[in-house]
Amino acid sequence: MAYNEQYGRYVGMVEETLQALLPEGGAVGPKDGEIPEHLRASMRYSLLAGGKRVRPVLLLAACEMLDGNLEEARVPAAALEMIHTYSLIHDDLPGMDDDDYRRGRPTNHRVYGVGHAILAGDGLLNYAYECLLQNALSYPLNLEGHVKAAAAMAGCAGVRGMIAGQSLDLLSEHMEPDADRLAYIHKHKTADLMTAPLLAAGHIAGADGEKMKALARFGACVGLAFQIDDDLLDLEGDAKLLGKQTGMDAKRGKMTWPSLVGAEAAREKAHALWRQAEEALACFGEKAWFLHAFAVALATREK
Ligand code: GRG
Repeated sequence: MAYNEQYGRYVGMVEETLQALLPEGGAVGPKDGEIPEHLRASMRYSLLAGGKRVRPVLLLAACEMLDGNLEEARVPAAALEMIHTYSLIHDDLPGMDDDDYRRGRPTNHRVYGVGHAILAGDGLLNYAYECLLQNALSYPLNLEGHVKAAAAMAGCAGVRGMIAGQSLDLLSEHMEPDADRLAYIHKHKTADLMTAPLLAAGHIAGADGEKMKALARFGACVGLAFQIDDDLLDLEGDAKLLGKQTGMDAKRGKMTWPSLVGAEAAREKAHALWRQAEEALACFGEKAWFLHAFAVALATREK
């Protein structure tokens, strides 16, 4: 199967699962046991706005590469996209980056107000773990694999992972660029949530220690390269294609690789990381064809 076709197949599974977990509707007035309509609408607004679905695709692809059961991985993949979407909604809030556009449309708080944008993010985060745990219970023969996957995802998204990176990112605005600090921010703010799907897939599919290490290395390199490219796109990319405003990092005084070493050196660093990502796949042989193609596609992305 060709790469684009396979990517489309994985995205189809993700969209179908997200729609099934959070369908339209909801109680108009107060009704026990249902998600209130307005809360549901604000959650769906951002979740179903058509992101690239990079993280859930990584989870499904890694699971399939490891001969895991793809059906078991559907809900964890969708849950990870919920966690990612919550982080984008909160990142766009006035108290953080105060952005007006995301995924080609007005940000959540511009449509639903700040209060409901906070709740939509909180809702997606909590619902992600509810779905993960319910899914784990429905696979009693692989309960340990699913609990380990959920724990890995929580660790990567949590207070030593993505939230820690975001905290340092906020605190570093308008500071002199510093390589160690920037490396920490990128590792946690971005790369941890790229490592999460690979670790989760490894646990669900029962990968051995050597393969877990390779998966973690691939995720870390992809995440770091992805973030440098994101910084370069903010500097040089097309806002229409990106579906969000550009030039915002400089405006906010964000610490980025281009601000630290210049655009050309940042591009070289990203290339080196993409190469390292591909090298990390060696132990999977030909089975890693999709992840190789994925790295190539992301390395040349325009959005
Ligand atoms: C609020 C706890 C908390 C964390 C926010 C995700 C994030 C951390 C900040 C968003 C800003 C940013 C540049 C993050 C780096 C990761 C990144 C490039 C996110 C955008 O991910 P894509 O490109 O977006 O996969 P789509 O819309 O395609 O899903």
